[in-house]
Amino acid sequence: MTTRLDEMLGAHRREIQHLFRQYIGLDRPLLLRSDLVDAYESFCETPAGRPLADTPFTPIIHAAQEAVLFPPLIYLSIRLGVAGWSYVEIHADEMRSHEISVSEFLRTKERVIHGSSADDDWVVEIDLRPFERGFPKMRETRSIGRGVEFLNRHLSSRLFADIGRGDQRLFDFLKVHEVRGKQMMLNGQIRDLDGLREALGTAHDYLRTLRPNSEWTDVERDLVTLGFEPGWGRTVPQVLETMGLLSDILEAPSPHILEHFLSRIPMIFSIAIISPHGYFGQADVLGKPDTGGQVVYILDQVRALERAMRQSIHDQGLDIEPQILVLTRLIPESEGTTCSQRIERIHGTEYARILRIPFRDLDGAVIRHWISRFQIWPHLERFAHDAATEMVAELGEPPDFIIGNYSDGNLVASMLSSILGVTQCNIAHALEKTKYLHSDLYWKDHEADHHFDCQYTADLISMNTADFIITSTYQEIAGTRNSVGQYESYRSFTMPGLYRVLAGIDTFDPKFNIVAPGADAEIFFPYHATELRLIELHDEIRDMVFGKEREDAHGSIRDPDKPLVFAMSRLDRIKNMTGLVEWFGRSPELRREANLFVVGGFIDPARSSDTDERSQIERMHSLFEELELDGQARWLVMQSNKSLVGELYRFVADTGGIFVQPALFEAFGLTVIEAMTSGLPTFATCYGGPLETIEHGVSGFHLDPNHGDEAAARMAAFLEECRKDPDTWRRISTGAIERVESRYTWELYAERLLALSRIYGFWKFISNIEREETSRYLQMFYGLMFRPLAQRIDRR
Ligand code: UDP
Ligand code: LCN
Repeated sequence: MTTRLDEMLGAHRREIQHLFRQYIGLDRPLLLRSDLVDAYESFCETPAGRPLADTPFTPIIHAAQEAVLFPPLIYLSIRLGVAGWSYVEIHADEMRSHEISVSEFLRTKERVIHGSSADDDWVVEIDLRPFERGFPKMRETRSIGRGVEFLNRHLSSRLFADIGRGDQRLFDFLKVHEVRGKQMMLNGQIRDLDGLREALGTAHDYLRTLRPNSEWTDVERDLVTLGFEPGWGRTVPQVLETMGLLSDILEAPSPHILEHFLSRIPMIFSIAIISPHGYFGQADVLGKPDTGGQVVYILDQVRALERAMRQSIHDQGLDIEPQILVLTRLIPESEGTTCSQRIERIHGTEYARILRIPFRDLDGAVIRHWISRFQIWPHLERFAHDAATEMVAELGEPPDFIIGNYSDGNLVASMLSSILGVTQCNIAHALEKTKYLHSDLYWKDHEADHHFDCQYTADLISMNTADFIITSTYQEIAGTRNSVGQYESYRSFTMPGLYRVLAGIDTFDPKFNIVAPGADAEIFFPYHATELRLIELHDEIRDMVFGKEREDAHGSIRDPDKPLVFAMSRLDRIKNMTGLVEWFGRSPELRREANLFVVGGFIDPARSSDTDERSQIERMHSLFEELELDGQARWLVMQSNKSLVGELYRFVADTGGIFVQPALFEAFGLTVIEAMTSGLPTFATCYGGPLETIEHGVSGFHLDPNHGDEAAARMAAFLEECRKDPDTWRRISTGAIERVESRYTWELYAERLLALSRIYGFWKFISNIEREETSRYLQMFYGLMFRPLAQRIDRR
């Protein structure tokens, strides 16, 4: 890298020096990729810069993510491709460069904040690499997010071939495998591996003589005498197949067969899902502060997991009812929701329930009001301990598997997993770090409102303690060629005055797996599924969209024959709903082609308890007024009736409309797949998950929220084309439906997640995958860093 750079500095000395002077002339110590690229491209259009245009210097500038400027020195962080980084120092007068370490680069960034005195300060450096020396890591960027495949390949060859002890470990695992105090799979009749091989052979010969419709119960007595216990299958063909897989492994193990066999072992009967913040309930919660897609995701996930668990337990020949508990916070002042109830059954399931545990103040008194997710850090330790006790009391024993959600839930999951010794899976939903520019570097400026110091410390701890992590997209882990992944942003960063992270998370770690969520198929289905449509809601919906001004709506639509441009989300600054209103208002073309219909927040700012939301509400009102939107735009308060929301998407499709997701950044975006599965052509942000969910021009379109005028022009052009040729609308609509059906379903999700939980659970048992040393280091990090930071936050 530096060689190529040096060659360029030599070959185009004059032009590059000129460019560097322009960078320095911007008079900012820290430049972003967009600053560097924009200035470079304009420069290349001038006579002085033209010779640089098609040189290898162009990809270098495009790969630069940040520049720190202390003239004549310029420091660049360069991302050479997905997840590959290097750092250089360039002397802009002498025009020479040399590679520097990540620590040096971060130290230079700190000088932007502290001035040169930072060099004298002793700073804690977090580096998790030394703990991972003996641990397998992937090398190929295309393997990222497919950790389990790699792990199976690596560990099966290591355990079974090189060391030759894998079959013994597998035997030990099966021998001690108990469920609810009852022995599964093997009993004491089989004493060793040779005995197991022999018993498998005898069982096979015996089972092959039976009728295929025979069941385990018909053969149980004979098989128990041979040394087998329940868990092999319900029917004789299933038992034969599972035994066949084990015989194959003992003879010649392959990763595929191993994965297949492990996926069939009865291991997961109870799951705890942790989601402390926000209002977690089944009705009237969506759109409340901190309450959005995560709640929808978890409730759908629970239903899908219960269905899949019941099916697999049935196939394993067992009669055990699976238990799923969602652990959340109990809020006595629950704003008309059920969040003040300790326990609540989850609709659409047999046994799953929500268990709510309150936060307490230092004297142990229950805290009654809602607390923002940015302020809850001092409560989590106590919450985790109370949760451990109550959860075990509720389930009768520890769960088999724990799933954390978002930074707070993942931290609690880490504590619970360590207290109870249970396999832990993390789901980030949205990591805040990539949402707020330089929120690590300028963490002190965010301290009063956001406490990112606590959040990022919690993230580092839980990412590194989790047995595995699932993400909704690839780019959530490792970004794209042009953008940094959410997890990748934890690779190295600095929070000046606190600590410096040299190696925090490695995107090549085999703990990452992509398992994408879906949309509830009973609620969200294509507009053309006429027999399923909720026609009875249409009068109500028509009034919501086209009716007169009312308390829960602002603005009106004069010409109901035009298509609707529809958007729905929480009224959060990042969601950028006001951005969309402004693009619409300022685009005569779009105003000519369509009406705007936005859903979110409250109309009356006084009703909101969230500062961010209040300011968005006020901005919305002023845009409606300033851009004279009345007659062409309607804004409706957030909607919490799911069936109605489902029909709303389809109603918009009936008008030949489109859905827009204009966020500045969207981690995944459930609304995007809800809209797509309803058959709505969708225009969604290119920053975050939608970049992967939608294939541009086939199943929807990407938009750049930083170029709203372009986005509006593209929507207007699309709607104009659809007006002239309705096939255009139908083509994208069909593309969207097909995309969701093939990739984003809860059935696929549940099957995969359960398989992962068994496989990582098995590896946790037989190898030292839990990384004892790392967890000791992280405990110290928790005690010495996280706790004091959290204790500084007011517990009220
Ligand atoms: N939602 C809703 N009513 C509203 C706003 C949103 O029902 O007024 C639902 C929406 O259908 C989706 C979820 O809330 O299921 C939002 O999830 P998404 O992933 O899009 O965003 P998040 O709020 O999690 O950031
Ligand atoms: C949180 C978000 O911000 C969304 O992008 C996701 O879709 C949602 O959680 C569910 O994972």
